[in-house]
Amino acid sequence: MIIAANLKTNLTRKETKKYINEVDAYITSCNSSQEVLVFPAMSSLDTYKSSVVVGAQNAYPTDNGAFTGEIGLTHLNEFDIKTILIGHSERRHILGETQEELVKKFNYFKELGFKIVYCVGEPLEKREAGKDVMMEYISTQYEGIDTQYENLIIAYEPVWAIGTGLTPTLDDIKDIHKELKDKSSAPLLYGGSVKVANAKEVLSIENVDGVLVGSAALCAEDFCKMIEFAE
Ligand code: G2H
Repeated sequence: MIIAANLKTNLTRKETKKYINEVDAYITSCNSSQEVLVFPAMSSLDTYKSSVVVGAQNAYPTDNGAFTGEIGLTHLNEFDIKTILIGHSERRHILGETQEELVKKFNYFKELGFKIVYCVGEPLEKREAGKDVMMEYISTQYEGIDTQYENLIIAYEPVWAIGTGLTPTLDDIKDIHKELKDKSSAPLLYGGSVKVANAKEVLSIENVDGVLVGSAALCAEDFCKMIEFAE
């Protein structure tokens, strides 16, 4: 299973260091075989522990240059970062990243052999419009993406479930994951209000290969419980 924490713009460097130390201590103590990924804030990308894969929540598809506010490959290389999150709904909907821009990022980091966690998911109005409309919308997020890429992980995150405490039913997750597996055989994570109270059930659903957790992962103890549920 793949258990991933997206810390978003939370936790200071000091807190992140403590956090990753705690997660590392847990993984080491129980000799966990799960693949654990942590996406910290950019200022903590150098927080390295061998049991945890540290990835970037975003980067610009270039080595360096005049791209104010962005981080490029040169900077990721400094910290030996080889994993990146692309297409998170907060980048699509708050930062306004288009599918075209995401495809550029995807292809750039794919060429470099990065592990890419690529996020897809529908907003509420698409879900309410019925399954066909919803799946058609999600399909547009696969446009231009090499679904056969060997280092690809897909995360299905319904936008309306992100940080809201709402989740689809277990049957809904099962149903959508089945359809998404037809599009790509890459490992498929579920994300959106995963927490200790529901992680075990979510991880037991067919075609769920792991979880991408935001707010509930900010507490290292809770995140470790979710790693334990995957065992
Ligand atoms: C979805 C998820 C992590 P949360 O964004 O990517 O966040 O668990 O807070 O809904």
